[in-house]
Amino acid sequence: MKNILKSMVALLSILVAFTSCNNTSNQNAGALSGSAAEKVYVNPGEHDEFYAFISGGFSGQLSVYGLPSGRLFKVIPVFSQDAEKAYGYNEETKPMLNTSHGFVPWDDSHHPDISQTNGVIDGRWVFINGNNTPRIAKIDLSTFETTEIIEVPNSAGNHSSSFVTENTEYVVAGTRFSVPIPQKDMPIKDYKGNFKGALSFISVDPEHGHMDIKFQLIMPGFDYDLSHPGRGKSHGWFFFSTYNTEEASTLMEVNASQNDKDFIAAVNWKKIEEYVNNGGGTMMAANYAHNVYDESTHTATSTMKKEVLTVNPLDVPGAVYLMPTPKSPHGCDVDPTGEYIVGSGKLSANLTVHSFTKMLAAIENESFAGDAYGIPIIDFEASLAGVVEQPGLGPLHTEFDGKGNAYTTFFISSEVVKWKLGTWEVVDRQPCYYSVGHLMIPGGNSQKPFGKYVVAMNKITKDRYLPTGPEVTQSAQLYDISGDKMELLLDFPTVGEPHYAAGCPADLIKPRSKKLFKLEENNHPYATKNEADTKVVREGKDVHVYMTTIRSHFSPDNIEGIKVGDKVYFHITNLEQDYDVPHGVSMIGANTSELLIMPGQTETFVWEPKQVGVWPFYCTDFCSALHQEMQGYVRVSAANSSTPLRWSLGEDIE
Ligand code: RUQ
Ligand code: CUA
Repeated sequence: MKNILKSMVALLSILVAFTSCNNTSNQNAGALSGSAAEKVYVNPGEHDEFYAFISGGFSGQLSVYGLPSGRLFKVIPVFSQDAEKAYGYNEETKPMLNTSHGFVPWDDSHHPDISQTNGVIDGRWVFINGNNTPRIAKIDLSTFETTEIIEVPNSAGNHSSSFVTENTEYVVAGTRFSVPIPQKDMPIKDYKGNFKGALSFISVDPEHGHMDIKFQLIMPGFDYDLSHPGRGKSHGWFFFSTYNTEEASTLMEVNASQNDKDFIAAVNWKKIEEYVNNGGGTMMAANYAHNVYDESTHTATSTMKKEVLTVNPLDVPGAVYLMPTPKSPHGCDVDPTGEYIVGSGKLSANLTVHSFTKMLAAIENESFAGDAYGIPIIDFEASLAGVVEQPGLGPLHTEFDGKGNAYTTFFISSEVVKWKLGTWEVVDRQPCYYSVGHLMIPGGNSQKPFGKYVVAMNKITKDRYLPTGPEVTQSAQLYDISGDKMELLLDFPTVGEPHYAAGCPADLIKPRSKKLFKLEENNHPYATKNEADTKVVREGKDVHVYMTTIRSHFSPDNIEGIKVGDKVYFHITNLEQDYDVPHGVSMIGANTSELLIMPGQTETFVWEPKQVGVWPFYCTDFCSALHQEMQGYVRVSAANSSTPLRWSLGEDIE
């Protein structure tokens, strides 16, 4: 017996040793049960239950996945050029990437948020922020295309963005970096007291979704990190986490970590809206781009706007308060009832939860602990709802399941921790592989979360997949949260850096998804609606080719009379009126991308031939059995030649 015991102890210690030095394969993947596989398996030909829109971070794009399968459906180009769809390459979409700094074909996209009606996700649009050259984009979820981008002036590192209020009255964008407002040449060391942080409230037209900056609140020079709208009882308020309330401008990791508490700024936007509707605020000169894509002309236009309405918080008493929150809070998340505001102090051992009701009472009773630049600071204890004691290390973000539970990510201890709203007790925890940032529950940022799954978006992947050189894919993990215990179901790779995501039931979007563009509704100025109208027109050195595509040819497919030094615009209309029959086109030597033209759509690329010869073009999308025959030639003559301009299809040019 003793011997058996001895050998059992030995076996156990070996197991423990093995587990602790090889935590990948033993703690998780190997332990996945067969039922986990079943839970993510979507039969071939069947559809996923949820859409997930996962930001691409430094790729500047937004990817569309299905849940629970984790299958990637589309990468929607937003802030970065995308050769796959010609976004930012064709003449029609180039204006989308215009800014006050000129054509900026890249950004860093972080926080998608889906439009809402009455506090519930409605699946009409998804908004996303560009951090680097501050912009907010709107993607139409009937076409899955970026249809509007507005630049945000007076902002820098547009990070506490883009979150929508519960009727999509506003999409809100807060600056991460404070800057001189208006920008000017001044010593950096004079930051403190002089730099300011702009919080922008961008109105959204309820019918067309048209965006416009309604006002900018000019706040003290802190860093505004994340934000979320109030909802339900707190509708009309917006909450922003801050760090660097020290107002340091160098060696931030030390100098911005001095204060024991930073703030969550509570902004009563309804009050400010009323103030500006009554003529309040100061119009300030500004310069920012507003780019709109028109579905009927299939073309974007860019307009430079010249002024923006600014509001000094001190001019609207009762509109802005600061709630002390320990240690450089990152996430600032509001529960589905609108009562609790969770501040995740990155350097704090505990999670701090504020109560909206207590906040209002504190304001009423003037329980203030001083002010910052005249903005009242609410007494810490007065708005405190509770504290989640030592739940993990390095808290970042919190989402909610609508059943009274909150889920917080911990970057350093690499886990998702489930805890109860109201009692603040930790009820479950699951490891993430590795170093999780955001997490997403479909509908998590609304009054009605669909609390079946949580997706954890991880910063580090290491050994989870086959190696691909020094750069390994970033990764998401899917957990089932329908039971008491979270269950890891799936790892799936992501595009770029998955920052945040927004999700919703597929049924909200699927029925509204467009199948094609109607040819008769195409108002593109260079549209050609039948082959008989195709032509080539010379205007000096500019040549316009009015071309069409249909399975399986271009019309015209032979063109002569083009000369070196010409600028040739190919305006191509896809005459197809069937679902899922795009044609592509590419031209040898064109220093732009191919085009991918949807049925009923017109797109344009420019080609500047540099060499005489006979140059082919072809269809880049495998469209039919005779796709390989879908090709043509352009004859390019010397600049001084007299080759006449001619075009044809199905006959030899004489
Ligand atoms: S951030 S990992 Cu850009 Cu949303 Cu917190
Ligand atoms: Cu058209 Cu291939």
